[in-house]
Amino acid sequence: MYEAILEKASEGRGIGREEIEKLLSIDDPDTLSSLFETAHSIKRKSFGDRVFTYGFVYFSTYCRNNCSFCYYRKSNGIERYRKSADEIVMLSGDLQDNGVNLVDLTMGEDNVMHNDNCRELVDIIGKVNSAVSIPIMLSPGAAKESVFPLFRDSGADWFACYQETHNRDLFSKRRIGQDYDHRYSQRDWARKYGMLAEDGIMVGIGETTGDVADSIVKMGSQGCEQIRVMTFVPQEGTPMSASLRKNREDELKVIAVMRLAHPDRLIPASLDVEGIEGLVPRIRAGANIVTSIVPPHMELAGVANKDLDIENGMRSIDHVIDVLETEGCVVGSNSDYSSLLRRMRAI
Ligand code: SAM
Ligand code: MD0
Ligand code: SF4
Repeated sequence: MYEAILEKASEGRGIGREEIEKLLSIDDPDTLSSLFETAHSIKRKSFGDRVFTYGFVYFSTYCRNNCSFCYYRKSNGIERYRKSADEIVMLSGDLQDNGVNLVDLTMGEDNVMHNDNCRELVDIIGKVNSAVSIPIMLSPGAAKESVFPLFRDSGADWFACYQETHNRDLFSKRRIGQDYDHRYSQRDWARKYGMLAEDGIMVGIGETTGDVADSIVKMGSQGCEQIRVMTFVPQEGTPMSASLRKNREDELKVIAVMRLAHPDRLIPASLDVEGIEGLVPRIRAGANIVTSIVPPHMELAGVANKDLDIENGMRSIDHVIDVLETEGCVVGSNSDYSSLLRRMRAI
């Protein structure tokens, strides 16, 4: 039964909602291995052995929201920072010099950045854009439609905003007080005004297998060029601090099924969940982008793991490249990445 679905996906015939759900229910180790092998080979058909690297600059950890899963939620009494424009430019320049293909400018929903038509944020994007030649991704949370052209014009190539789940009830429990449709529209607006867009889900936040299948279908139909999954990591001081963390297999399975359902999308392996340990299994499950590369000694945080593998340099680009090359991957150049983006924009 599973074999027939795997074969169908390999032949590029496309799989539907029911087949997706079926694959997500695989738990026998041999069948799981076949799923990962199929995903890996579909990825190689689409992208070869090339893997691209994204640098991560979490430049403000202030947030006006209270997502139940997040360490940086407003009610958590943690220490926070907001980097200056000069620091952000310097960090982005260093990441470019070190060889990443993109810089992801990420923040909590910081009012200082969102006020006044995102004036300060637009200024920062413009400054980073003048200083670096690699593409810029912006992950600022949810913004109003009128600022999207400003993001685009100041130099943002990508806009990332993750729905987390496409189950409205679950969304309202996790993204407390936030509007589902407004968040969903972020990616439509990004694409409408000329940016590429990323959607994503979390596993381990109370979703069912059916919810994940729905999300995989919906992430595909919205047309986002990049789609992701991350395992929920329980955070101190949050309402979900005592929740259990899922084991690695669940996220790997979702990566693999996303690859089967959406062969041509970019799919990240995030270092944020398990650090460098988690890289190779995610690549083998069908991911082709490494995200959350963070240089050491810069006092920058991660999201799902605020400090895992950062200060020891394991999340630095040099170490990531070593691991990728040992795995037989080709680390994509900036010109490879630009032509990929041109191709995706033209579709
Ligand atoms: N604040 C912006 C937002 O929420 O869209 C952008 C950055 S946000 C910190 C990036 C993503 O990190 C969230 O959308 C969520 O998917 C993920 N994340 C946050 N807390 C997490 C956790 N405890 N475990 C795993 N992923 C988490
Ligand atoms: C990551 N910590 O890639 C980053 C973050 C935001 N665009 C990305 C969740 O894992
Ligand atoms: Fe704020 Fe983003 Fe965390 Fe939600 S996930 S609390 S919006 S930083």
